[in-house]
Amino acid sequence: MLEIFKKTLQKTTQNIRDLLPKTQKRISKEELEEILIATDMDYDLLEMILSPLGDEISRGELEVALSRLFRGESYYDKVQTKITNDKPNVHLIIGVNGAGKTTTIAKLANLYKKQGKSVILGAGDTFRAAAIEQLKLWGERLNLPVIASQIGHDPSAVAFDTITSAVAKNLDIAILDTAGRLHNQSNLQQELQKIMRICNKAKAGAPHQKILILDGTQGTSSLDQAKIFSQTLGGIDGVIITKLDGTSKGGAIFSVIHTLRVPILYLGVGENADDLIAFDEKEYITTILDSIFDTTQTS
Ligand SMILES: Nc1nc2c(ncn2[C@@H]2O[C@H](COP(=O)(O)OP(=O)(O)OP(=O)(O)O)[C@@H](O)[C@H]2O)c(=O)[nH]1
Ligand SMILES: [Mg+2]
Repeated sequence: MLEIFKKTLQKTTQNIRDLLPKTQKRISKEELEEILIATDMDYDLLEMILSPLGDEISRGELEVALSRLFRGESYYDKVQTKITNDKPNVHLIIGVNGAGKTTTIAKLANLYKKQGKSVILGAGDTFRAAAIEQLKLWGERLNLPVIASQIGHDPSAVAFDTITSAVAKNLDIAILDTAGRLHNQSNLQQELQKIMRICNKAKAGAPHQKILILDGTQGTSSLDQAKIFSQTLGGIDGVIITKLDGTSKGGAIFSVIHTLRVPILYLGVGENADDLIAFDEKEYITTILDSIFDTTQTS
């Protein structure tokens, strides 16, 4: 797994190496600041992490400081994934235009299928005909049912039909696509809220997982949108960060967890159905630390 993480974050670690040609035993605060900014870690967060540390920082010190970001109120209180045993478990996938929602739905469905779970998809992006077709195509490729309506139809109706179909067929998971929408369009926010209400009508407790898709190439600039989505939906349950294969902004992951305080579930690392890896905070931190510090020295 660590190898996969290293490969995924290759552009980020290369970016670090370009700034720091030789790994070190201790690093000065100035150098570290420059490196973390280059990976697109948000400046306020950077200050928060670095200010309690001395001028020369060791790997162990930085490791503790970064690990703390993945905790809740206390160091021992990890940010956890919500567990629900409801069937169908309804996932509502949200995020701005082009973030990678539809592709990520295919990846998630593929993963669940491999785990032996039954899955149905709902083409809730009814704004664009191509969006409906895109999901249908993935359904064909993965041999999964897709509930779709016509362009311009109410996406809540698609959500309702998908969930009732999942209930009728006793399926494990229903994944709903939504339109990539601009967060400042209040009518669209209302529409998302309506989808949520209708989900709950179709199945009490749904949607069980509100998953926000963030485009990794956007770095910290996607955080403002993320906050608005979270407010609109009364909180989100998890984040998937896409396109990490093509960006040097891997440090933004720290800012995402720090700002949203929800688990990062997976990382998208390509355009195929298999290009999804489970997020692992330890491996992520190790990958970043290995690119900065001399690995023969551990403290
Ligand atoms: N390299 C790479 N490309 C990705 C990844 N995820 C998605 N893409 C590509 O990004 C583009 C947009 O992905 P979509 O899944 O259509 O995004 P969306 O959020 O559904 O977009 P809209 O429906 O327009 O809102 C497509 O060309 C995808 O193939 C990823 O993890 N890595
Ligand atoms: Mg889409």
